[in-house]
Order: sequence, then structure tokens, then C-alpha cells
Amino acid sequence: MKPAILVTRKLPDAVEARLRRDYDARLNPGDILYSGDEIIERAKDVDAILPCHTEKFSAEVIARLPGRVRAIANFSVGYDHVDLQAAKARGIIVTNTPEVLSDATAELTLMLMLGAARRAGEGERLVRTGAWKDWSPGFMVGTQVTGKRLGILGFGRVGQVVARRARGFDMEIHYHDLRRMAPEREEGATYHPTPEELMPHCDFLTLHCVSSPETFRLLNAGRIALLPDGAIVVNASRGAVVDDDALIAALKSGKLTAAGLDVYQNEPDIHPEYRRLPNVFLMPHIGSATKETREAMGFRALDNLDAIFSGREPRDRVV
Ligand code: 8YV
Repeated sequence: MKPAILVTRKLPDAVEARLRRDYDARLNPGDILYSGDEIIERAKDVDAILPCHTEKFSAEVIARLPGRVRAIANFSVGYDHVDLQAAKARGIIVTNTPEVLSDATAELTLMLMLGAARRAGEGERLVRTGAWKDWSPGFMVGTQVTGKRLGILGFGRVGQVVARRARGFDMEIHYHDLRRMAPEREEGATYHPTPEELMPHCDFLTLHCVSSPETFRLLNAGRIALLPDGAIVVNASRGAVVDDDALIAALKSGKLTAAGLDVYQNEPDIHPEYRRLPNVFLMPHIGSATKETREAMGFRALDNLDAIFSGREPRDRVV
């Protein structure tokens, strides 16, 4: 008998075709957002769940999952939506989908940098609403990206691809991570042992760290104060790594010129002040949203399930 898999969201056709071929797939063709209770109800006769970051597996939800559920094979690299300790305590395997989304997320990061620096949101709104009436040398003047210093907080897979792409703009790369990378990964980037030491070197700062209790509000008022005046901050990792009130205050005071954000605390009910600030370039959590990457994420999640149900160690086991 094929293992039964609860798939919580509508996935690309090619991924669902493979799911149907190899598993007893419980799909969600209407792409309805399930609550914790609905997941528990739908999981009662399945062997594994293939969720997205939109489904929250709190300790309470995991405790109530039926005993038959052996794995949570995420369609995401991030796993902050899953209480790992609770999963471990119940012997539930948790996997993610690293690597396959690094290029797409790095592209979006560069877009946030360019969009924030060159005022893409303001410009688009002017043209679209018909408010564009004039031109002058001082009109819509932004910040040049080329040749600036880029600070990368979290120099993992995505951070390293961002560095490579940013070198195309002749940017000087600085980074902080828990440990220094080998020279072939650094590719000339300058390591800073603490976030505090990184901050003064960032004309642009981009965040690519894992969201965890240790990184909660990592970018706070104290660290923003250490950035050069007029710096630009972008975030395509998780909203929880930024203190919204501190970022908003710095965008209002002029300490920061602009920000580009793809992720937020409490998405999609973001801090309302972001919508009112003209100097924030806002995207709706689409870092990995390309056709190629969505399929690759689905196949990677399926590779992990295939390993689990054939008694092999899944490549991307988190717990
Ligand atoms: C996904 C992401 O779109 O993979 C992640 O961690 O944040 C995004 O790339 C989303 O999580 C899919 O579940």
C-alpha cells in the first residue's frame, strides 16, 4: 500500500503528478488555508504531512497529531513554523528544502536592494496613479548601489549567493555568521566576529539568518544605531529577526534612507506603519516564488519523503 501524504497547499502540477504516482496523495486543489484543528482532523489516516510555512505546527498541534504521522516534510527551507522539540519528543521526522531556493531568494534580495535604493515603489505608484507630471534633475533621486559596501548577516547558502550576485555591482562584501567561512566560501568577503562589528561597514545590510529564539529581533535599535547614517536595510529571511518598531523609527528619523522587505512578523497582517512609509519597498513573501524553484522545492520535499518511506536517511533532516 502506498503511504498516505497530507499535502496542505496546492503545489505545482508536476509535483502533484509525482505525488499522485508514488503516494496516496491527499491534495488541496482549492488551496484552502487549514487551521491547526483541520490539519489534525485531516491527518488522522496519513503517514506524513507535506506543509508550507503557512501551517503552524505548535507544540499543541504536534501533541494532537495522530500517532500514524511519521514525518513533516516541509515545502520550505525555513522551519520556524514547526516546534522541533515537540516533533522530536514524538519521534516525528522533520525535513526542509535547502539549496534549491537560494538563487531565487538571492534574486529577490537584489531586487529589494535596488528597489529600496532607487525608489522603485514610489516611482511605480507615481506612474500608475497618473501623479507623474514633471521631470527635473532632482526628481526621484535615489542611492547608487554600485561600489557600495554590503553587509550580510547570516552567510549561509542564500547569503553566499547574494554576495556573488552583488559582486556584479562591484559591491564590497562584509559578513557576520556564527563562525568564519573557509576562504573558498568567503570569496574575498570580510568576516566580522559579531553583528556589532559588522554594522559600521554596511551601506546596505541584508539579513539571511535562521529565525530562532537566538535571532529574535537581532536587528534592534542598538544595532541600527551602529549602521552608517543613511544605510539601507533589506530582509528576505523572516520578519522575526527585525524589531519592527526600531526599523520604523529609523526610517522616519532619516537614520536609514530606505528599507526593502519581503517578510514580516505576523504575515500578512504586517505592522500598519510600513504601508504608510514611502521609503519602504514592500513585497509579499515571494523570495522563492519562481516556477523553477517552486517545482524544485516540491521535488526536494518528495525526495525526502521517498527516503523516509524506503528506510533511508532523508537528505534534509532537521530533526
Ligand atoms: C517559501 C520561505 O515560499 O522556504 C522558505 O522558508 O520562506 C519561502 O521561500 C515558503 O516558506 C513556502 O512554504
